[in-house]
Amino acid sequence: MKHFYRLFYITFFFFYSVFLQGEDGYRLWLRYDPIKDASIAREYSKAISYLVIEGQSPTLQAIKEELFTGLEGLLGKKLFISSEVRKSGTLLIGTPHQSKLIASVIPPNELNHTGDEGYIIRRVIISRKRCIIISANSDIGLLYGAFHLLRLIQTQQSIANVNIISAPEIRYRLLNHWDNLNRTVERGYAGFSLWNWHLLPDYVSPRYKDYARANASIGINGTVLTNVNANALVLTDQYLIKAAALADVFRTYGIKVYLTARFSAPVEIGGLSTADPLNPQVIEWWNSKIKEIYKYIPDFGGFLVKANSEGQPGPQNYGRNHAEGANMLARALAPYGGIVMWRAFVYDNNVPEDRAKQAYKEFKPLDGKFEKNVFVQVKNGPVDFQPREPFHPLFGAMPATPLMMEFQITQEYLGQGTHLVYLAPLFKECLDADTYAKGKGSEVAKVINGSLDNHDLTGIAGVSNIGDDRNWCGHPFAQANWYAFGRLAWNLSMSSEDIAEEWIRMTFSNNQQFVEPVKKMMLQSRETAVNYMTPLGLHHIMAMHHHYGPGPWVNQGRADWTSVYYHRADSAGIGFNRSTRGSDAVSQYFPEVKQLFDSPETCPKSLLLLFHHLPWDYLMKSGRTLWDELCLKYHSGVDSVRNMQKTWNSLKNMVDEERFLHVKSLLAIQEKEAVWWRDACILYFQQFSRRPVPPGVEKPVKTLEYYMNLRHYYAPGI
Ligand code: GCV
Repeated sequence: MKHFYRLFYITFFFFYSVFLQGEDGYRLWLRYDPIKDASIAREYSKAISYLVIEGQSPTLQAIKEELFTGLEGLLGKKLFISSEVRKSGTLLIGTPHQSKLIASVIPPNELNHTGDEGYIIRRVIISRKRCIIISANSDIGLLYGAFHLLRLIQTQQSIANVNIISAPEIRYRLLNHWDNLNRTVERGYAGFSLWNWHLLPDYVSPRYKDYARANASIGINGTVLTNVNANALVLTDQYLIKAAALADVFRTYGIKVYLTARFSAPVEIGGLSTADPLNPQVIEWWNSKIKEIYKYIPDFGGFLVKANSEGQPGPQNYGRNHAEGANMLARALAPYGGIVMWRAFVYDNNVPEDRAKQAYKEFKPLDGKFEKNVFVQVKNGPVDFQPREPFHPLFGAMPATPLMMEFQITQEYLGQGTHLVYLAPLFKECLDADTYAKGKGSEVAKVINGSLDNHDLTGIAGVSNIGDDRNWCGHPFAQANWYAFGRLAWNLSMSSEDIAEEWIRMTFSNNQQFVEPVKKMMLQSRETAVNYMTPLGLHHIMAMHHHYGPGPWVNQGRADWTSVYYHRADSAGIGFNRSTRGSDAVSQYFPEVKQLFDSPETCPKSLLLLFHHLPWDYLMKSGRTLWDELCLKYHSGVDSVRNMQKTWNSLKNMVDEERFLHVKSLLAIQEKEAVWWRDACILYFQQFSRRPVPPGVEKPVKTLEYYMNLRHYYAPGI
């Protein structure tokens, strides 16, 4: 009988996944196809055959559903629900409050370490029966534990003596969608917005639940639905009822909804003549608006605000500062437990001498001036989500203010929808950087997890790369960046390598001959992109507006939107002098870091031209001139993409045809675009260097004029 069931399930899931669903990437990493190796499947089957879930709630129901789909799919056998532990092989799930049995096997002090969202997964013996328990202080903790158990089985880890205690390092783990109400997505490369505002609330797409499952599986617990370039309309009842419908779906999965607040909303939709944050009528307007929001969404998370930046309105329009603006909203949200995430990515209409310095200059003096429920949300670097930047100097510099990290998961400056670039190494580079705020060992991660300055309010945000493309993220490998963001948000010290390995195993295959080369390819991919786009510290030399492809020649318009402002190439050399002899941006860092960046001799080679303007013949540590090194870096980027192509092609027989061909085509585009980047940049900079392209670098086939005349009218994301 047992064999019959296994055969039945394997056949069912095979047909379901291959013929009905196809390998279109919709299932993300939550793929529950039968484990092919029968002996491995048998081991898990022995450990789990019966499910006892104590208590009742929508979240417990969701756990049951996920475990049934997951375990029956993976193990290829039927799972039985039971009301009590009768046999060995029982998976017992519950909080100690709901289950006396759980309370009797988990010492109460152990759950003190797991907080509201953590969990314990443990092999135990109950009345001489071998069981696995998942326990937590809340149903959401149980859900996270259930996803962890499924992950262990998906990645074929042993659960024979499983004993895991896990709790999130960061309290607010949020996606930021830059989705507009007309369903376009700013810097989105995966189709239109998932949120079908037109049909909500009457049609609630099943995708919303799958979105919530995916997020819960990696521990994301909040989502900002709308673009930071905000539309006040989302705060009207017409839209709040729609946002509430989404919140109703997400709640079961522990995900709170947040909105972006347009600072001028009291004027635009409230009929007031001012949005001055100190004006009593304005204060009253926000108070009643927030009261209204909580009527629709009782667990509303709060607001994300972009103010006085890139034309967005803000308190400075009324002579007030960022703290005055943020605090006004924070006071109105506080009674309901809501928070304000006030962005530090600011720049006004006056072009500064160095834009990289502006956020620090405006925010550092405000340290300690914010209400307790305000985060200052800081991008990882001081420029703007570049392929490589140093960590933002505000990290460590505002000890009295909780800082929320903002990473960009969508690849605005990293190949957009067509390049395979695994971003965990970029995230880690920033998190692991030492600010020296309190001496050696003051890494950015410690600022973010609150340990450096004793903050309880801790947060991390990722600008989402999700759209309505069938596979959610456009590029099949872009899913790994969503995954990596969530996993890191839970545990900042996870390695890029471990995250990649998990993702590959869950998304593609457990075959080591597939896992190893793909992992290697992913781990190198960010450096590869840096090399063919912006090596040696170059930055912001992308094409105008859409940022698709190279544009080092861009010199029109607002100075700090041009490329020439950032690379400063001339006959004398190249690079932005931010040393103490230049814009002095280095002085925004703590002395140890300042000293490191201040001299070209000690500055990391990878950031050289971000901090220094150096002669073309500057002698690099390699013994090559700067010019030759630059050209060789560009070329090595192209070479690495070609190696990625070779790797992928060699794996043809280990991947389904649909995803194999999809990735193969995208890698071909990436190769073409890497050549475009390399040749356009080398030809452009060569005008100033007046030096030949060194041996070992392919000579550009096209002319600089050709590249400068390329136009992309409908590039996505704008
Ligand atoms: C949402 C960059 C992007 C803008 C984005 C802005 C921001 O400038 O190009 O599209 O606007 O960052 O983060 O606010």
